[in-house]
Amino acid sequence: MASGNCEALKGRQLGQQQATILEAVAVPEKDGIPAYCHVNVKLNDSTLRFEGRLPLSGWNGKMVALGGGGYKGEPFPPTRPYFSPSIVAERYATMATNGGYDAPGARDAKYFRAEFAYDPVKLADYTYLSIHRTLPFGKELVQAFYGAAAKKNYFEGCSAGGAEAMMLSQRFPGDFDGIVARAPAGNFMGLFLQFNRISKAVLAPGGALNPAKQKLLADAVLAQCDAMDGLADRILSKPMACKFDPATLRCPGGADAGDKCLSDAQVHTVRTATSGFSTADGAWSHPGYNVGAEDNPTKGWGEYLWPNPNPPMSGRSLQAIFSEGFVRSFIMRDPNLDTMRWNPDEWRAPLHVVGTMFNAFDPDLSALRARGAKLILWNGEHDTAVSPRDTVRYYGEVVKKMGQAAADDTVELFLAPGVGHCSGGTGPDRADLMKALVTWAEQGTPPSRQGVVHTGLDSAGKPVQTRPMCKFPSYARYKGAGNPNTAESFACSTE
Ligand SMILES: [Ca+2]
Repeated sequence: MASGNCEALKGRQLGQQQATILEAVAVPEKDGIPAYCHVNVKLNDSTLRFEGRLPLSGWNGKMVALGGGGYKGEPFPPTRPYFSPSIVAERYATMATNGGYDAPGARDAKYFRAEFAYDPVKLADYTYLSIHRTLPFGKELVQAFYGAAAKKNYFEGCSAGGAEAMMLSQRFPGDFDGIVARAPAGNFMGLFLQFNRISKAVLAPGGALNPAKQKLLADAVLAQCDAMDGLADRILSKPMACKFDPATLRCPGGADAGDKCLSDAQVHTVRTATSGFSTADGAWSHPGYNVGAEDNPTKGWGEYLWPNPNPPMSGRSLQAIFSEGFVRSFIMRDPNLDTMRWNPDEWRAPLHVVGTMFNAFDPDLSALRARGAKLILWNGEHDTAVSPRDTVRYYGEVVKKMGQAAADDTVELFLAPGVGHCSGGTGPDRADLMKALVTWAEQGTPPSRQGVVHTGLDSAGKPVQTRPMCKFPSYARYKGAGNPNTAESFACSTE
């Protein structure tokens, strides 16, 4: 569809003088990204803003809103590697918010501090309102530029953006026709309390495993469980079925006796990381993380769980830094609090106040279902930020609440073996979930019947591995013969 004049949008008001188009600049085609009108829209009552990308030609008539990540503070562009490639390639109009406030760059500062949490408007925007509040202006922008409304509106996000996806499906089910939730952190409070709990074990004296011990642990897990999926390929395709006991690696007597065994403190760390917990009142809980990829420094336990000597971690873990920022800024309002000595059970009231703003774990998706909208849940099996076990738990609660048939109308869950947080890892990590979602929403065929595969890319971006993307609880099981790098050699199995 033909577009209007990009630059002419600048200065225009949207809504009833509620938002201003601050910038509108035509960006020429580059590196395979079709030319688009870049638009920056700010709400007049707050620091909430969003950036739009409106294809200058060939618009497909639809819009995708994109979620952010971490503590946000900047709009995430559709070119992030984990977003579905069809969003750019098929020329959707897109919009992405800053989460309610601007804090570009400086990742480490954002991990440590979240001062915006002290401002009630910014806090509400960040925790649950930023997409819902900007969507009407995004729709108006599309109408103004193309002279027509988008035929369909979709959403995709990962991590905190996945939490936004769950939030929208539960609290604002009328906003989108379909939603992709990757690594969805809908259990925000439980996740950060689990980060705090695991950090205490990891950062206790002698609690961390050095790289040699990480490999010892990873090799022992693989020796026990790698072939359970029919193929010893160093990828656990059903890690939740692996019942590994770290005490089998315990040093005689329990004191640290070198790299060939684990001390009692280290056995405790592994048990803590792989076990669930609940606050004493039962209000907040988390099921822990999967075994596997314990020695992967960037996409496995090394990504969020192990201490990292490099800045911004500087000897701590991302779980420690993120949870410290969270507890200090959102719960305790104390920038100097020692979170290693903090006990969540003593702070029931602030946990309730903050947790209920963030919480996106309501298993009742009946409102989404009633209007025929669809939801895809997706999680890497070795994600040490958003646990696949938590996403499995949520899906199980949806099935219990709605019944399997009604759940199948609305939501499908897919796990990606060997994959870390949002993307990356030893397993194939790419899947065009937006394409699968749109096919489901508009043609009625669910993703599990579309033959979707996970694709692994080499460092040059060339596809080198495919595996079937299997609807939970099935997983990709090797048939016993054939090329282990092609999807045809695997079947989705529940055995
Ligand atoms: Ca395997």
